[in-house]
Amino acid sequence: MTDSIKVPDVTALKEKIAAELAAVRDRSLAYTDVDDDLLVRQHSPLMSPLVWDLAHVGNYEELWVLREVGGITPLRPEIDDLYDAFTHTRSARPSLPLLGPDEARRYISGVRGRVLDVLDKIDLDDPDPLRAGGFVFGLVVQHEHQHDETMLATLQLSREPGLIREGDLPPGRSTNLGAPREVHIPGGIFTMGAAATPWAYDNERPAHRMYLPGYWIDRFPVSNGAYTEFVASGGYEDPRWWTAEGWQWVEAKGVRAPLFWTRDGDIWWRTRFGRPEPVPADEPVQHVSWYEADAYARWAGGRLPTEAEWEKACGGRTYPWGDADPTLDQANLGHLAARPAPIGAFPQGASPYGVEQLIGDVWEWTDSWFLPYPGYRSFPYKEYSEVFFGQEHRVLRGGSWATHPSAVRTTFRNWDYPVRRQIFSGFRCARSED
Ligand code: AVJ
Ligand code: FE
Repeated sequence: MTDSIKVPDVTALKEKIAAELAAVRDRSLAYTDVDDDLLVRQHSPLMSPLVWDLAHVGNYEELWVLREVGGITPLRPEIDDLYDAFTHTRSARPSLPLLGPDEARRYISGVRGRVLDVLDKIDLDDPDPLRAGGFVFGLVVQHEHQHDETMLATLQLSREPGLIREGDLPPGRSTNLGAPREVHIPGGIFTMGAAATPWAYDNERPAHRMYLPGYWIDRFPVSNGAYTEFVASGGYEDPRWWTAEGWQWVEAKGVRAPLFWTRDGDIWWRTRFGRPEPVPADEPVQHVSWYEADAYARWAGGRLPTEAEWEKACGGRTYPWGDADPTLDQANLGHLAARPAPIGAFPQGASPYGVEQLIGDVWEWTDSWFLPYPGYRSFPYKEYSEVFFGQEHRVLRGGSWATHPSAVRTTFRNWDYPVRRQIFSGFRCARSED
């Protein structure tokens, strides 16, 4: 993002950006096309009211595209404070004088109209790093998709039906997965992180060479069936598997299963967007905290992969299968169905090492804290990544079924507190060479 990369076809890039902007806005409007009451209520102290997310994405777009790049005077400076994620905690947001649903929709559409004018006039070859290659548009499109995924997590917590989608996912191969269950990645140097591309965040940069000793990594994410064995074997009652903090959390909260699971005799049920259903054994487990993922891995005789191990297993390109956009037989992304696909559903999405389902289905917890790469420089602002660095958040990789394809890649880093499990989180295991 430092040197100017000439855009080969400016018109095509502008069209692509306009299409991405339209698609993400359709998505946000679909998720908020619900009763006003559902929009303004707080469904969990962990989450904002949906109407906050809606106006916040427009406000973010106004700040970055209209004010920073377009030099346009603030449309409604008095609301900035309401939608600054650092001024008010999520739990305090419902009591703020937020824009109502209709007002929020009017505001964000007013912003968007001006954004399209800026896009029309902008020089995408300008060396200014916000403009070069359309960085600022990648920033706002990905930001809105991230909030859309957050909205889905809020809706799942609300237990309201709706937004359940039943798109066809490819079948799994649970009885016919073949060998191996884990894949060996030989020791050696690989390049971690993203090169200067307009779509990558500051925390993915700079790309750097890194040596990793050989290791083993699971070919698939851990399934509900496998996780149920951990539960049945008394995994939640045995402190041997848990870190001190994890055990404290289990004891204090009385946690005995993933979030949204309930037991009926010997059968586990889950509630998915308000609907109870038996837990499908062949899907990747989701709604587990880092503590649960870490405990399971220890119980299973392994550990969580570091984020470097996870990324190396992808094979060094934008996606495990190459640099082309995902197809329906490669990954479960973009809310096709409101669930992860069964284990083994995406042989076409395998990495060159033969590791499958790295992208989509469930975010995968890694053993790593969210820390800067060597030579990290904050861009364009410290509050996206830098203020979250430290031994507080664990990194998740790969995106979930709820993540849009344009908001994830093999270098993309997500992060959250180790107790969080309202996100669409699962994991796979790894182990060191003997
Ligand atoms: C990257 C998902 C951790 O939603 O908290 C949204 C992204 N940053 N608005 C979040 C983000 C500013 C962030 N995560
Ligand atoms: Fe945000």
